[in-house]
Amino acid sequence: MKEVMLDPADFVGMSFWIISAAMTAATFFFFMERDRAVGKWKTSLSVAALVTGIAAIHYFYMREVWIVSGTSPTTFRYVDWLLTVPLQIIEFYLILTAIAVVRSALFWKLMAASVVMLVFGYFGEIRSINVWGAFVISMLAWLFIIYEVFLGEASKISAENGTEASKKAFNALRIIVTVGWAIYPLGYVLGYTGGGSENMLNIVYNLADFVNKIAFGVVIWAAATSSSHEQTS
Ligand SMILES: *C/C=C(C)/C=C/C=C(C)/C=C/C1=C(C)CCCC1(C)C
Repeated sequence: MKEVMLDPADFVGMSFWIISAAMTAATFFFFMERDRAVGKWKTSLSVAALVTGIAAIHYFYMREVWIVSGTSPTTFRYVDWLLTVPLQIIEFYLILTAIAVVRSALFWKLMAASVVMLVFGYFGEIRSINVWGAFVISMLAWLFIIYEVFLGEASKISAENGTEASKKAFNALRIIVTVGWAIYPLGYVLGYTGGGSENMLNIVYNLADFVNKIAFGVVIWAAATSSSHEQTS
């Protein structure tokens, strides 16, 4: 039986604790700051708070699994992602609809691709299917999303109709989907290459969640509050 709740040498465990607290704090922050935003930006901040709130709940459980068993909390992690990634797609869509009328087909394409990405990632991680076969399919789905955001319909809408604040938010979205999301496949590769490393896998995924949920939320918050400033001045 484990004698301590958190071993001083368990850095992965520490990262689970840190992220749980950070997700909780970010949730309160985004909800409270909602008052400072105007119009549609209020909804964007609510969605940012839902993302970190749902993640916080799952982090409490993931942390427990890690501390008690020392193994990857794969199921809780993917349950969390299956809820929060679609919410982030909704967030992308909200940013776009703040700019212009957007066809809902675009929304469904992004949503479908993100679900394919996650479902194959999950089956790869639990070894229901080949780890690297799953990786390739998941990567293709992710690349499709990048394509849509950089060269597809979404990019044209932002370029042609965007305001300063919405363009800022849309650019942040692009960086999140390419640079921020790239941390996840990196974690997968580090976690499963050679003998594999559960420590690496979890620390990298935890870092990725911090960047993509909290830092992304902060960028949305910055855009939301800067556009309210534009309106009042
Ligand atoms: C809040 C959680 C987020 C934004 C999770 C995003 C997850 C990904 C972008 C995962 C991507 C993966 C690949 C592109 C290939 C390997 C398998 C995954 C699922 C880790």
